[in-house]
Amino acid sequence: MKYDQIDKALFIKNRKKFMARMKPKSIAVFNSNDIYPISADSTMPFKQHSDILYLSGIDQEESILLLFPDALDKKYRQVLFVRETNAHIAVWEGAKLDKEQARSVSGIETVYWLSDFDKIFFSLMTESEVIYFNTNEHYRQAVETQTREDRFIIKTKDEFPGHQVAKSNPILQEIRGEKEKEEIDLIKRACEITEKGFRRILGFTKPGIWEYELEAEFLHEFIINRSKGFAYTPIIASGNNANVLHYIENNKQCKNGDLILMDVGAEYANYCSDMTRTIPVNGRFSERQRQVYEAVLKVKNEATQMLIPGASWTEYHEEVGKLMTSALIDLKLLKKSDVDNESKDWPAYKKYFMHGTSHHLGLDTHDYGPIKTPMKANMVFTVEPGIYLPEEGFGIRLEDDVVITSNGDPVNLMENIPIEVDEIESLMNG
Ligand SMILES: [Mn+2]
Repeated sequence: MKYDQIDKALFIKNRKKFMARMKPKSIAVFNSNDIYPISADSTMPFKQHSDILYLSGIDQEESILLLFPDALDKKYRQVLFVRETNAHIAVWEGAKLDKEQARSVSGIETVYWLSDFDKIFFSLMTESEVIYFNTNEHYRQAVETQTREDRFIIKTKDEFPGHQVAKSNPILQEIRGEKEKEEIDLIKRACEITEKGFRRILGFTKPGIWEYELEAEFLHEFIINRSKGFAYTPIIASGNNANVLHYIENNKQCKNGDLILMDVGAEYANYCSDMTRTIPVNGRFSERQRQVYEAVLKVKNEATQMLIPGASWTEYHEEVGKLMTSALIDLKLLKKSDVDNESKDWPAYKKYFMHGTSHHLGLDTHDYGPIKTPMKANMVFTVEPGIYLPEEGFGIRLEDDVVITSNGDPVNLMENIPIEVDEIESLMNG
């Protein structure tokens, strides 16, 4: 791991919250992600499943976490299974966690090798009546691949047909949505690394530069700051590419007079940051670009203030829609008559701002967290309005990461990342 070890107190708290919500006589099991194959003997880089990571801190393949709060023998209330390591594996793959290290990372006393799982699991299942499966119920999920978790579910249902089944996901959505202080600090650190990347490219951008050159500068800065790299596939979109919302080719040359929209965030210790900035290729906004930019910034700042405990996700998005509508009228992009006749399902502003304003942020970029119940303190959201103008050859989105606080004063974790027009222009021409 490139990152500093996380205090195990975080994982102890996380498990406590999960276990407090389990039914009597129930077991919950969490699996690592697979290492996904490419072809021949190549694989994708390993990326741990966020749930087992959240509950144990174990950032290694072929690990299993088992929680059984009512186990008769206390020793089996929290059990970790990790891949057996030995001298041969250490030489070829690098050392894996030994049992003592797994204890120190997770705060779990009972650690076994993975080869002991079947026997211990059978014995504990005979004591239990309910098994929690960790199915993926994220509102944006679209998974065709069978995961290690899926295989475990199929096998367990087959071998233990008499058990009742329960779902881990609703519990995780609830508890992962409200961040602990340690998590907010890690997200903040990811934001600080993103800031370094952004400041680096401000001094580097000029007409004729290629989008991938900017991508490379970001990555360089991220890795020398102990990030594994991008939290998600970066978007470096100059000119009209900004109007392709998920443009990730990053292979065009940046032209004098164009803007570049950059949706880029570093990860740190598996926590994500998610930033969007839009800057002028030549270091100066045109009058029109500046006008639209200021409108987006104003909507972003006003939307941020609406992130308070008790706010409703749906009403928040409707309110931001109203702010955007009046901004677009001021910019003469919408007429009052467009708004008078608008459909409730697809309001007029959506012609220029067609995506959501916010999502939860954490271990996943589009993180777990409730969106049908009121917002709570310590939830972390992005705020990312945009105005997209293909007819004018540019698109502008601005995005910061914000923590909801109990006193109603949202904390912007990206407040140090330059965003005001004057500051960006002066840094680009400094
Ligand atoms: Mn985002």
